Amino acid sequence: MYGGGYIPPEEQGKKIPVDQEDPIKLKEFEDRIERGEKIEPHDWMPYEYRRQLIRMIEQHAHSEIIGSLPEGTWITRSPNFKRKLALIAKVQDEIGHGQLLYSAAETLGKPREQMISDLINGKSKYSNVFNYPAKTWADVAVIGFLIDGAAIVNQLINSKGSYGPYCRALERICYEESFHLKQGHDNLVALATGTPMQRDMLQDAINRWYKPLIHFFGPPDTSSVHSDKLMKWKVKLASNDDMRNQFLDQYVPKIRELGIDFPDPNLRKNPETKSWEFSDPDWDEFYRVIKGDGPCNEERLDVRRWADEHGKWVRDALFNPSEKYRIPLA
Ligand code: FAQ
Repeated sequence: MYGGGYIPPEEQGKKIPVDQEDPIKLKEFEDRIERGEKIEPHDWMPYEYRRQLIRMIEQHAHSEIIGSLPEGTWITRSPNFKRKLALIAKVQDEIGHGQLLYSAAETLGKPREQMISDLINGKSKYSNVFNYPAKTWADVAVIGFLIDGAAIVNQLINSKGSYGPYCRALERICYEESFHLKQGHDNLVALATGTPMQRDMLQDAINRWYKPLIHFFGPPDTSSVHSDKLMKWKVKLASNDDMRNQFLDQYVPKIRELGIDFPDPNLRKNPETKSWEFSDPDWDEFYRVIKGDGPCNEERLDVRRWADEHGKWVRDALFNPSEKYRIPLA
């Protein structure tokens, strides 16, 4: 019922530190990763690899589902029919990505119901950026171009990783995200080349999304908790700072060529280090937001709780069919 999840009985509910794993199995596993082989759901894997993957894929799945909410509020207020159709399709894609990722996480043994319950009870995290409001139509352009752009940077890199089901899901997601990027860019260019009011609206949206976007790739490498382990096992193929740098490399010029800019006088590429430098992005705010205290955290989770409650009859009908739901056969 929950897919091919497999946790050997001796590992269920039991934490096994990496240094207490069977050294021969661990070496074989790490050698396979070193050779670039994919790990599949029924292969042996250390407890910590499984735990980390579940954490990361589950957070990613929640981010896709919650991520559709800020843009979703603009479907009924899109400026014309063409934009409305494109936005509906885009939001639908994001929900599909969530489903793909939940399936990938299920292959590691965590039931989907548990993941949803951990989300709505505030136990699981999801991306910081979706706890900010989409105040104007320009926010839809910024999400479509810059947040999708940031997500593609992360996902393209990690699609070359070691866990087969996650990598295959990421590859497919990236194809769809590249359409989202075109939709976002088209929208952004229309505003940037529009009336002074439209340009102001776009600049205002970029000003508001800049900090959350810098936060999107996670804390600086020096404060990242999981990177070393995840990079050693090729779940993450670049560090948070490297991904952030790649994003700024690609997107700062694209924004500046439209005569718009990010609201940070210190944002510049250091020609010697080849790294982007920026003002302190207030990491305290990042930690507050991911712990549940952002401008829209409560509102976002309320929507998921509502959906869970109102969708219960569908799950009951599917999984616990009773006389009430049974259609009499002719
Ligand atoms: N937001 O040790 P690290 C999208 C947490 S999809 C919230 O560096 P790690 C599509 C982290 O969980 C967007 N929490 O963590 C779309 C950890 O806390 P924990 C989502 C964050 O895992 C577009 C703590 O901070 N993408 O946008 C964030 O090595 C448009 C310490 O951090 C993914 O999930 C954050 N930004 O690296 C949809 C990609 N960053 O768990 C709709 C997969 C860090 O110990 C519209 N994930 N934290 O309590 C990853 O690549 C990694 O998990 C990172 C973080 C890079 C996000």
